[in-house]
Amino acid sequence: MEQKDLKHIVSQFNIEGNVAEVKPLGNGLINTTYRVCTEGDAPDYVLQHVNNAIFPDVEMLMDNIVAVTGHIRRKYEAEGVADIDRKVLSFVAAKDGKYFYFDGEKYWRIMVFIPETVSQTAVTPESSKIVGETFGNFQAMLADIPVQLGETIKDFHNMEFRLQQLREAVAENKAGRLSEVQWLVDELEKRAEEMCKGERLHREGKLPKRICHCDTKVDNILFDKDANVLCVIDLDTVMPNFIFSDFGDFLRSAANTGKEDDENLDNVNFNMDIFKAFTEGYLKSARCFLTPLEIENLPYAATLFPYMQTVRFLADYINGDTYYKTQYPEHNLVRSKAQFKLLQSAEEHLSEMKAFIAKQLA
Ligand code: GN1
Ligand code: MG
Repeated sequence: MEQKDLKHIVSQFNIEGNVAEVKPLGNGLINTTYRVCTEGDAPDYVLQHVNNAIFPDVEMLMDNIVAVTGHIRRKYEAEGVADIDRKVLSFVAAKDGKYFYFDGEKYWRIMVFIPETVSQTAVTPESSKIVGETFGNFQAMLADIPVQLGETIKDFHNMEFRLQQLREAVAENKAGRLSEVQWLVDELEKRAEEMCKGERLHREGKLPKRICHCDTKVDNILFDKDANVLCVIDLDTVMPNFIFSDFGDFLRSAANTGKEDDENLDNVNFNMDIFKAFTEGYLKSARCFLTPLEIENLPYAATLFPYMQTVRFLADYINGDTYYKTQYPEHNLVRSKAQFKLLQSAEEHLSEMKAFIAKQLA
């Protein structure tokens, strides 16, 4: 998009200062993000085009986010936490008071840019422990939010629904890619019943939904220069879900010794040092509200998310790449294979995970 158009969009919001430049930022697979650089002492901002094809109800989404960031901010204020502006995002209202602007085609929003942060794609056991504690805290802080949050993507982490999407993709075989991936579909089907355990337990009234982040990747956390966690970002998917979402999805990226789309599967393994550190931190802050059944199923959660992501990437590949941005034609297939390798490696460590958790609780 052109500078003058981007600047026009920015001018719809109540920001401080004059805009010098708007430039691309980050590498999300869903939304498009820019940094708004201002002149002089005014803060910089982050401008985002919210992908309305994926998030159909932007108003509900922004209501969720404003409720969540406001709730966290008030808790930090009450606790006298230092440097709050670096520990929770603040969104800026548009001239009409709404927290988004619709330009007739696209939905936009703006938040204050937090300077001097570091993003990481790989994490150490030390930082994972802190991150575990951070996500446990995030869930704990939101346990008493006084409003009912909406589901910004319906059935987002519903395993039964994701399998149904894969099965529909397989039945339609729109891009003619099925025969080459049938082996992987079979591998996924073998595990289908076990992997849908969460939904079954929920129907039986044994497993609650709580407010979760639902996209707990390392790159959705801002660190300061000394590798301390500042805050959790990318709040579009904050919604009620099983706590497995945050636990399992974080490990899916952080405990992967390779890349999410690694072509060399030998690079991809489940890193138990990261699992142990993260779990220790998570249990420290979340143990107070977790039920025994939730704790017992944390190792299941560590396998569920590589499984779910394999199902999602593979369904998109079979459909001809309509959901995730891809850089080359086989990209979604490469991603699927890498996530499947991660799943297999996590499965090999299940008993070690269980033993570690038992020891933590003893
Ligand atoms: C998407 O846009 P990004 O990278 O934060 C996706 C996640 C996937 C992830 C895989 C709304 O997140 O669920 O786990 O890609 N978000 C949505 O990289 O589908
Ligand atoms: Mg993201």
